[in-house]
Amino acid sequence: MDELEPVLSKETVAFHYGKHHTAYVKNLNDALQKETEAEAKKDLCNQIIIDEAVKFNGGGHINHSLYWENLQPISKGGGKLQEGPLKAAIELSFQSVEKMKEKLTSLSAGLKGSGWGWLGYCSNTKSLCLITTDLHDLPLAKGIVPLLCIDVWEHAYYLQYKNLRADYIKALWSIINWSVVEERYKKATA
Ligand code: MN3
Repeated sequence: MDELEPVLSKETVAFHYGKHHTAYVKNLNDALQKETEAEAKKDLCNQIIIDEAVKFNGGGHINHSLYWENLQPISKGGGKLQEGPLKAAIELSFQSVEKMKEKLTSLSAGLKGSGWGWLGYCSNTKSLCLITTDLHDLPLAKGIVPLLCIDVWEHAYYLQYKNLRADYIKALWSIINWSVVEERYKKATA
């Protein structure tokens, strides 16, 4: 739990992973169970109501899984983007890696309320893009394949960074697992 120090403290990860993410998984499983029951009873009203919980908690689980997977301790190479197809694509779309980071930082810091910041791949335009999603909405619902995600819910940073969301995002760049992001990019463009 302290592997991502000092960017993410042991306490931050313990609460974020151990409490918040875990709760989404539990609530998702509960909702899926209730959905099965409502389906069996052909209770459409309840199915529609339960769908909301499936969407919210299911999105919470999927997005958090992507988040943890794209983080890596500094000592194990976190934050280092090697030369390769992803770096080239970022430079093509945003001029430089630094400019992309600045743009995604300000976009994500400016999101009103809880949600996520993303570097994604747009299948339609066949190019990289930066977007935010509200709550736990999935980028795929907008036709964007998720490559890199930043959790900007207050629970992701408030214990350490208090109201300074942009400081948290700037620090997070030093623990991004770019190998994972590049693998996602290769898969998206294959
Ligand atoms: Mn979170």
